[in-house]
Amino acid sequence: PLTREQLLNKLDNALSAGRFAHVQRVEKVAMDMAKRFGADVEAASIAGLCHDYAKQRPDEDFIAVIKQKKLDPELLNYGNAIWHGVVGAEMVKDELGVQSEDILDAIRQHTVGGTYMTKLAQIIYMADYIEPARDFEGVDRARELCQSNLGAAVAYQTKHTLEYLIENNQPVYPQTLLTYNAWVPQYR
Ligand code: DGI
Ligand code: FE
Ligand code: FE
Ligand code: FE
Repeated sequence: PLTREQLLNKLDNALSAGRFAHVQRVEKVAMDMAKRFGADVEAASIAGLCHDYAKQRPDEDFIAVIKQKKLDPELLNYGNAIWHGVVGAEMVKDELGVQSEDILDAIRQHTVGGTYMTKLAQIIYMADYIEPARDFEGVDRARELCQSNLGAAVAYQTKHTLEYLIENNQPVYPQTLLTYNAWVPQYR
């Protein structure tokens, strides 16, 4: 496995300065949440740093991985927004040497969530949404929920993402809808 310094170096090379700063903010928020909710702090650190590793890759890299690894061909109907997590986790595994399936699943699920999410996956999903530079209507409510009720926070984000996608005539990746159905009962 890479040292922390080697990992930061690879991320710095793969990402713009702004996105490199974002993943470091997500790392910090995720480590705080892991302490609060009793998850593995080291795993939260690595998943937070690596979650957007593939965000700036060209489409053809994702298409090649989808075909080589025989991932769900339905993925080909979407784009970078979905691919950088679901397919990007494969690049994190192969190029950064991250072997933990718990960490890789958290990266896979960080944009679209999951019907079943580990505590770590819930934390990465939320840390990405509430990191200190995020500024949108409702982010303060999301931050409050991340202090008190992690499941309700996951439901809150999924509901607001779905609303946003529909409002803007964007296609909804089926897992996003399944995530909404699975988690919305926890938001009351
Ligand atoms: O990579 P980040 O910008 O840090 O954050 P992210 O990975 O959570 O990406 C959020 C973007 O993904 C946001 O612009 C909405 C988009 N997104 C989330 N769910 C879906 C989606 N886009 C489509 N088309 N369909 C989805 O279901
Ligand atoms: Fe992302
Ligand atoms: Fe997100
Ligand atoms: Fe992110």
